[in-house]
Amino acid sequence: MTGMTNDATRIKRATSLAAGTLITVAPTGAETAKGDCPQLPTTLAELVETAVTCQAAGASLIHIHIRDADHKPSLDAVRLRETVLAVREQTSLVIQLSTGGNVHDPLEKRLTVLDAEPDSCSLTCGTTNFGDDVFLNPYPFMSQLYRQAQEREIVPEFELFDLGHVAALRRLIDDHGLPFGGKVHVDFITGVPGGMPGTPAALLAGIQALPAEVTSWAATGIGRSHLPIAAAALASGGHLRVGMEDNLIYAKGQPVARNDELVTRAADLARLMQRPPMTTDEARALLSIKERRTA
Ligand code: KMH
Ligand code: ZN
Repeated sequence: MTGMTNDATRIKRATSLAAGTLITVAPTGAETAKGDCPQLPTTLAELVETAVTCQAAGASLIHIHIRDADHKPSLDAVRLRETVLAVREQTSLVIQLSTGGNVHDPLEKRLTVLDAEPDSCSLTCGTTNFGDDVFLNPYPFMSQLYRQAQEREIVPEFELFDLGHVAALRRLIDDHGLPFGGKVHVDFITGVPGGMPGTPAALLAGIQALPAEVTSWAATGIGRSHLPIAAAALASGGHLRVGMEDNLIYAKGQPVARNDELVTRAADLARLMQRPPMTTDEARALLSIKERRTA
């Protein structure tokens, strides 16, 4: 009986309606080639311009992958730091660096992303098939990243590509305690070929399995699942992630021209659902982000 009560409380908490919506923009990713999509923001100037326009459209967090001078995915330390500083100077967005990189990046190199002192970092909770590739996240790597983020006062966002990742998140919390700031924010990334499908049913299964320590959750659907997942997330009390990392098609026959188109649509949907976009200050409070901006 007690178990049932706890389950009911946990599910109610996971699905209770948040007042506002945290909108994350993931503008670039590591998978799309600039040659195939010239409008993808790959240079620092393009990324900063994207950050500014997406904040104006309603985003409060930016999930960043950077590219090198040839527009190829990069984890270069100097470029990462320059990027964090430039976005921090031009916007008040919560800056999250990807520690996922691309599927070919070595684990050791992925840990060095924290040296750029972002506000937040992604932390994927398990290895996942990724199309024809494998996105590697063995438990010792996750554990190391978790502890380093705690030590450096960087707030992790737990990326859940599959139901099994929820169990790994439970193990991380049991092994290491709460992340820096005491909040636990997760993002369901659905619809990756090899991960959980981009369906409301799969999302709801994930929400119901979340540990009680989770204080907020978001969802994104890859490709054509992005709209049904956004609607299901808003209806279930979740936050949203959109952007060209996840989706290059705005509507049938209409490629995404700019990331802020996707943010604007997400913000409109959130307002329609009486869950207006959060300000960046509200997002910082939700996630307990350390103040790194200088006056
Ligand atoms: N590019 C994917 C292999 C993350 O940013 O942390 C991994 C990814 C997840 O995008
Ligand atoms: Zn990413």
